[in-house]
Amino acid sequence: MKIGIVCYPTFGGSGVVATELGKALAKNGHQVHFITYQQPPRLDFFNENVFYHEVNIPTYPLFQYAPYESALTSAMVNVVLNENVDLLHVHYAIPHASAAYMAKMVLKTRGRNTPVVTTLHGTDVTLVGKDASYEPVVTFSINESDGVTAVSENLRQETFQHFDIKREIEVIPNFIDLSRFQRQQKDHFKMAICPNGEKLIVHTSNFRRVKRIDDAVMTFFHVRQTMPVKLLLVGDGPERARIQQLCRELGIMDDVRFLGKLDAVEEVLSVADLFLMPSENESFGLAALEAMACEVPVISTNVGGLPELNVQGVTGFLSNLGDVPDMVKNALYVLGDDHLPQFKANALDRAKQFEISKILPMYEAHYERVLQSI
Ligand code: GMT
Repeated sequence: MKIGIVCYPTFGGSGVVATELGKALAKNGHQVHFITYQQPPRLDFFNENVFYHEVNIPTYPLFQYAPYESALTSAMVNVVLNENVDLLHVHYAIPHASAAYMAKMVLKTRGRNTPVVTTLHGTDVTLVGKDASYEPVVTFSINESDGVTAVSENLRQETFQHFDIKREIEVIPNFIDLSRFQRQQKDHFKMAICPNGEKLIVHTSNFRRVKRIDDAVMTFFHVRQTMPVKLLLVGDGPERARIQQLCRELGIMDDVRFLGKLDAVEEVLSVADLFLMPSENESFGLAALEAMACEVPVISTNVGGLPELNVQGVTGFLSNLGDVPDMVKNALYVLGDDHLPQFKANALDRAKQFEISKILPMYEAHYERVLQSI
């Protein structure tokens, strides 16, 4: 198949899922055309089946906001026509699904019938998409897609709850490449961060409010009162300055490091003992799956799709939103030397159920069905 993939070129989340999916499809012999406004960070290798098309967004003094959706639509049309693409797969509904619908309509006028698959990732439904400013277009473009997938059963249900959806949505969970995300020997790194044998707690995110990084810091703060621990915060975003200030006020800066955006997050996860994900909402929690693949147990909230990934008392624990005392209690339990090895082994076992080799055929079958249905 020749597949056009549209996504945000982000360091985590939907951008990573789209890029890793495209890479896996290419390795399986499909031709994959990425259409984005910037090279996705994980598209850092050569494969004869992978192509990258940058969306050009010309500006003009009249535009207060450059018309990205029109530029993206035109890019999709051009790539389909020039490269004979069979199907467009857009990740994150806003504005990719409506741009793809428009591209499909334009292509029809040029004699091409190009189906569109939309993958819903989370905030495109639960936060941004249901806002009245976007809802009518999101509802329309989901209904008009030829195939729709959601990354968890919870997100599927939320989509039906928030939008008037008249079509089926298939759950295809996120996945992990265990050949990349595996615990590596990084003893020198661990020694540098935890010179006195402290346990290492890690949080990675895009530092948005929805991640509730205050709760991660407060959990760390209270665990630190009972056992020697260090905290690594990976990623960057609007909350970073506020969280740094919180750490200063708590007087814990000596034990906390902000690492910013990292390409090789698996190297940090390789030395971690516990991962914190106290999010307000999380349709899947890909960052937690990456941690589990590196044998790191997870303390998370029980929101969204997280219970479909993190197993209570097995791969870690789940707490109610904002229940920091419960997260502290659970973190201390998991980090105890009697329990930690078993939790680490369980985390890896669970991650294996999301191995990319198990999930890729689900996308391929979905594409086949969509192509046969048009
Ligand atoms: O986590 C984010 O805020 C980014 C967002 C995205 O669209 O990139 O992530 C969403 O998609 C990920 C990949 O499917 C999921 O693992 C995240 O749980 C989801 N985030 C939320 O639902 C908040």
